[in-house]
Amino acid sequence: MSKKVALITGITGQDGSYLAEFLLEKGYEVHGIKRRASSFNTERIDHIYRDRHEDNVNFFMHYGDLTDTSNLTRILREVQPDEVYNLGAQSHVAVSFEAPEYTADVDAIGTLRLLEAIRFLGMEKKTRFYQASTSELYGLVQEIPQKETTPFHPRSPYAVAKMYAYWITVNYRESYGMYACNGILFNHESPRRGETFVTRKITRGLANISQGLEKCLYMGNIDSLRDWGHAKDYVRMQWMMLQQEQADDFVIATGKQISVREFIAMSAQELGITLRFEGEGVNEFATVEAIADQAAVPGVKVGDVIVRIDPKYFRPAEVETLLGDPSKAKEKLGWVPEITVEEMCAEMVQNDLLKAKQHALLKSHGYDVSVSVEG
Ligand code: NDP
Ligand code: GDR
Repeated sequence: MSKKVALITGITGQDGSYLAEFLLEKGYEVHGIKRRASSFNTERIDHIYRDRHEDNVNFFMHYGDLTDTSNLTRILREVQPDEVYNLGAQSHVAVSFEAPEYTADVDAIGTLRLLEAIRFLGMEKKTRFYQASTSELYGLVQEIPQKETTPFHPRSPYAVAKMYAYWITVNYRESYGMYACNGILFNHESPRRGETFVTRKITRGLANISQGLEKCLYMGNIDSLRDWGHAKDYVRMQWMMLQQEQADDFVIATGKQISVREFIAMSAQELGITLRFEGEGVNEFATVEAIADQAAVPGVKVGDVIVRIDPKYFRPAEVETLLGDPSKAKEKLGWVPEITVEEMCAEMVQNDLLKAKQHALLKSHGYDVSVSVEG
C-alpha cells in the first residue's frame, strides 16, 4: 500500500511540530507550509527535518501563506494530500485586538481559501480536511461544561474569525460532501508553547527569576479559568478525527479547570518557591502581588515580590471561564487525555529551568546574553 500523504499548515507552530512527528511515526509522507521570515522560524521542527538529497526522505517543506490563494492552490496540486490539517493561524487572542483585519484574513478567509482550492482542484472526494477550531468560540459561556451543542458567543476578533472558519468547514461538508471536521480544542500547552501564551510566559518567567535573570513577572487577569491539556494528547486526536467513517465535530478537553493564579503557584512550587498572594480584584484595582514566602533558589529571597498585575495585559473583552466536556470524543473515538495539568506544568518548568540555567551560566562567565521578556 502506498504511503498516506498529509499537508499541514502551521507546521512551525506548537501543534504542527507534534503532529508532524506523530504522522511520520505512523509512516506518512508529511508536507508542511512555512512562512518566509527574515530569520529561521523552524526551531520546533529542525530535529525531524532531513535534507531532501538524502535517501527515503518523507518530510518536505513548502514556502506559503494562508493569505495567498495561488500559492495554496499550487501546493495542493503538487502534493495531492490525502489529509489536510489546517493549523496555521494568527493564534494569539490579545494580538487579534491589535490586528483584527489580518487575523480575519488568515484565520477566517485562509480556511475558505484552502477549502475552495481543494474543491477547485476536484480533490473534494479524495482529501480529508481538519480545521483547528477552538474553545474561544464559546467565549461568554452559555453552559458549563461546554460541549459540541453549546451555543457560541465569541469575545475577540480571533474567536469571531475562527467562528467563520468553523461554519465554512461545516458548510463545505454539507454542500459538497467533503470529509471536513472541526476539532473544538480547549487550551493545550507544552514546552513548545509560544512564549507569550500565559502558561509558557509563567514557566519561563519564573524559571528566569529563579536564576536571577529577571526580577518580576507582569501578568493580566490571573483569575481567569482554563481547561488545560497537553498538545501531544491533542494532536493524536486531530489524526483520529480524520480516520472515522463519517466526518464529525468534536470537543477536545480534559474536563478539569484551574485558574491562571493556580498555575502560577504550581509552577513556583515546582521551582522550590512557595508563594503568598496579596490583594484582590485584579480587574478593578490591579493590586495583586505574589510574594516569595520560601525560596530555595539563587535568584529569589523571602519577601521578594515576583508577580505583579499590569493592566496592559487585560483584554478589551475577556473569556473568564472555559471547561470542556470531552464525552463525545471518549465515547465515539475512545480518546482520553493521558497527561495531567500537573505533569505538563512540571515538564514545562523543568524545560525552562534548563534554559535559564544555561543562560545564567553563560552570563556568569561574562557572556552578554539577553532574555526577551515582552509578552
Ligand atoms: P501557534 O501559534 O504555535 O502556531 C501557529 C502556526 O501558524 C505557526 O506555524 C505560524 O507560523 C503559522 N501561521 C501564522 N500565520 C500564518 C499565515 N499567514 N500563513 C501560514 N501560516 C501562518 O499555534 P498552535 O500550534 O498553538 O495552534 C495551532 C492551531 O490550533 C491554531 O490555528 C490555533 O488557533 C488553534 N488552536 C490552538 C489551541 C491551543 O491551545 N494551542 C486551542 C484551540 C485552537 P510562524 O511559525 O511563522 O509564526
Ligand atoms: P487564550 O490563551 O487566550 O485562552 O487562547 P492565553 O494563554 O493567551 O490566555 C489564557 C488566559 O490567561 C489570561 N492572562 C494572560 N494571557 C497572556 N497571554 N498573557 C498574560 O500576561 C496574561 N495574564 C493573564 C488571559 O487573559 C486568558 O484569560 C489560547 C490560544 O492558543 C488560542 O489560539 C486558542 O484558540 C485558545 O487558547 C483555546
